[in-house]
Amino acid sequence: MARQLFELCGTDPARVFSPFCWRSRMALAHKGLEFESLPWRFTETARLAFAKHDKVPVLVDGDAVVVESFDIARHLDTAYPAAPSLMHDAPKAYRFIGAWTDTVLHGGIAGLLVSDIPALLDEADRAYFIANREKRYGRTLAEVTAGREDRLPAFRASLLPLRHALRGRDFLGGAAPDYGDYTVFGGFMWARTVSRFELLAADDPVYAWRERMLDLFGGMARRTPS
Ligand SMILES: N[C@@H](CCC(=O)N[C@@H](CS)C(=O)NCC(=O)O)C(=O)O
Repeated sequence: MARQLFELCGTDPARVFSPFCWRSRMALAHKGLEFESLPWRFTETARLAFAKHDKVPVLVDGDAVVVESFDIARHLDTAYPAAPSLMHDAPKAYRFIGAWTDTVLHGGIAGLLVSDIPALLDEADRAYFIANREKRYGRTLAEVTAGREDRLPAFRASLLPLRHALRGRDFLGGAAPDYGDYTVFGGFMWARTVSRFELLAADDPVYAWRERMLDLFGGMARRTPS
């Protein structure tokens, strides 16, 4: 069976925009593994029933069906030990990077961009997304992102741990990227694919790191519609 990755998109199947799917996409490229991208929309949960899951990414790798981006990365390191490893150190450290990304980074990005997402979705997904997220926030999406220009400095300040971790090295992984880089980068790819709103100042070391990440694997991320 071919290797397949279910990935979130809107009306354009090439514009894959889920931060979690980007983690898996970069992880597969890091391992040098080819895969077929299966575009998936929010309202297509029935298509994931075989995986007993309702979120993407979902990886089908031969007989293995793997859900949760972190478990997909671990599966790839276990199943393909000869390819460059994604997690050289204790998985716990990568879990912390994931927890910081899911909460501080994604929370900050969503507060600046979430109202830009519905325009990318078809009618059914748009209705689902707006109702689901407005319930989560307890206010309209326009209210969530209102005054975003004013809140940008606070978002940039929240990236201080990332700036510190990148001091003296090109990637969080050191001289070369690893799963920590892909985890954080997923958030920036989410922002890049759904919105024109620029999160980073050009003189920010995080900006230079993001440029390096965009160039990886022949510019795979840079080429994605954004
Ligand atoms: N912890 C999961 C999170 C996956 C996740 O939340 N995926 C989102 C796409 S960004 C999703 O499928 N959402 C479905 C929905 O909101 O209904 C992982 O790391 O894979």
